[in-house]
Amino acid sequence: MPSIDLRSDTVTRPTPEMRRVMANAEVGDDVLGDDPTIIHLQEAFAARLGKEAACFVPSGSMANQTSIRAHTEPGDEVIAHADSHIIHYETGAPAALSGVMIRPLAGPRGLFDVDQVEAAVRPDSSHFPHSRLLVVENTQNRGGGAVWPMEQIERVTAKARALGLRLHLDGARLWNACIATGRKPADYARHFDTISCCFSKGLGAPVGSAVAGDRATIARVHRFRKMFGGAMRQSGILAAAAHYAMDHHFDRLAEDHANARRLAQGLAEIPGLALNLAEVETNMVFFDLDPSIKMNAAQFCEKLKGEGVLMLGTAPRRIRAVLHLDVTTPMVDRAIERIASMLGAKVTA
Ligand code: TLP
Repeated sequence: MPSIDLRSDTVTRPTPEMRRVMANAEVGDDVLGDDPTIIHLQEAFAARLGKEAACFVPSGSMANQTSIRAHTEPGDEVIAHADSHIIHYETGAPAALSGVMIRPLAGPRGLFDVDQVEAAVRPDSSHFPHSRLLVVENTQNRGGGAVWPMEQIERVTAKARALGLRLHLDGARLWNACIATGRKPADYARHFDTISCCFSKGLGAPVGSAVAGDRATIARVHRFRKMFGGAMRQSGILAAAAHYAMDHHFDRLAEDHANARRLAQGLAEIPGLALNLAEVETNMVFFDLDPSIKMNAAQFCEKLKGEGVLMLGTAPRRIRAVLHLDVTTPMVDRAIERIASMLGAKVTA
């Protein structure tokens, strides 16, 4: 029996219908601006986000990095949460590709507030880097898939703008935030200059993200996409899957959220696993191993693999499980059962 893969929502495989639209996609050379399926997706994505223009890119990392590069010059400073994806998981790219410094902010669950932004912005002096850009991540991955309250986004972005900062939203999982709150992507996007969203996480497309913004900024994103090696030729084949995913797999994210809650409730019953149910807001479940479990996260995940369930350790005693299109409710129940029996054997040993 295949494993129940909860390592990430990136592991989904294209559905038969998605493969059909890919196979039938009309394509052209997108570097020459000739791919109609790419153009159509970019227009539809920009419209959904309430922005003038959009640029399709191969990955969420490239969406963030082309945006950072578009807003900054080398030597500038970017303000972001210390737990943000751009700091942890993008291989130092802000330094390597844009030559910027990052000023990390603290705060529970990957969120921060107005006073911190105000305190982080540098005075205008020949000593300091220019504070140029604020990056918000919603949902916040390492914060447990946390959703930013809209009022907090409003006050943080209003203050940042008043302080002269540009604003980027890492919305790789903005779709999940929308499902959790009932808001539309454009409700969030209006507070930001650029927004990156991913088609290949919860939405289930095999490849691709996009950045939306005003025409001039997207022209810069487009330029840096080429510079960073992300301009592709007959990529309409990918855009077709992304477009299909955006149109057909958005509403069903509610199922992933319900499955996340079900998994969390099951895990919370298992002695030795520490988990705060109130923090399960979207499709992610994070839990900690308490001292009664004589394994660290890596050992736990390795043992669990032997039981046919895959999860990822994100800290020495912290584990992440992510729900997605390829995980059904019976699979969630099976995962809970396997963990319970694995730990039952361990705890009583
Ligand atoms: N996140 C991946 C890993 O890189 C950790 C995952 O499995 O969650 N922004 C956010 C908030 C993300 O979570 C990710 C991917 C990205 C950007 C980057 O996307 P890709 O992997 O397409 O470069």
